[in-house]
Amino acid sequence: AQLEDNLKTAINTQQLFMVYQPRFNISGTEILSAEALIRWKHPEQGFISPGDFIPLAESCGLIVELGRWVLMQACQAAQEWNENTGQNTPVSVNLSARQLHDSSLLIDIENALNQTGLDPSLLELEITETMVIQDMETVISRLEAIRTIGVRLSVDDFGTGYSSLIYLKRLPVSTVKIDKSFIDDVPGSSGSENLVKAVISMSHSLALNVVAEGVETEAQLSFLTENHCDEIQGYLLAKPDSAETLQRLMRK
Ligand code: G
Ligand code: G
Ligand code: NA
Ligand code: MN
Repeated sequence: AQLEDNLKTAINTQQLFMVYQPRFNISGTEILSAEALIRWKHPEQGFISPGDFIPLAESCGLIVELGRWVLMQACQAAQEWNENTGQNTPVSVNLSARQLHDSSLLIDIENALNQTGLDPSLLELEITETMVIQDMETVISRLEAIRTIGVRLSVDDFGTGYSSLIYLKRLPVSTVKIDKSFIDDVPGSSGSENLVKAVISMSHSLALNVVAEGVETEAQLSFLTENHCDEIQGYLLAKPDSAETLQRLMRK
């Protein structure tokens, strides 16, 4: 309950902020989009990881309000960097399970787009397969409504859930992000190598774009290039940073 009270205070006192991590083409020469990631700097405790407080916000219900704030921040940032650079670089936002199961999601998205003026095609929402298992039909129709207004969807952390072709085929997504845990093991582990290759060819057979997450080494990049991965994200190319820093990178 301590952390919950702290989180409520954090929302109201600007202890929360967003950072952005770019996604690059496979050659690493071009920024194709950027993922919004939340950060919390507590005045006494210092940085608290979203890996710790997002699940908490999820269980106490604060996530819906927090998620609304994140959507607004991310759309605002993308609108600004595109106005300033003259480019059309989309932003992607991580959704949590509770947001996906909340009937206000579409309205929250429309509000964020309307208030910031961001074109819907420049917003992407990241979901995971495990989020859609419960109440699948409702969630799929909600996702289809989101897709209909022009917002894109991607499957995050792919490989850690059911990773089934059926899910990929039924979800109105355009991108698959291969989880970092598999990228960590390539090249080298034949199990992970085969999984990564299979996900890439399975995704391509459904005309989906494939992103490798957590790319840290040149060897990983070579493996992904040889196996026709489309995009890469990871510390090798860029860490998450402020919107201002990202904008400077985009101009280069
Ligand atoms: O940025 P970092 O690697 O510390 O993120 C840890 C976890 O928190 C990841 O699973 C990431 O998807 C999640 N996360 C980061 N920012 C957000 C956010 O704005 N909303 C949601 N729902 N999850 C986030
Ligand atoms: O669950 P999700 O895939 O959204 O988590 C993404 C998180 O992974 C980001 O918050 C980011 O901080 C982290 N991340 C991104 N690239 C790298 C990387 O190359 N190495 C490590 N260790 N973490 C990364
Ligand atoms: Na993500
Ligand atoms: Mn991920």
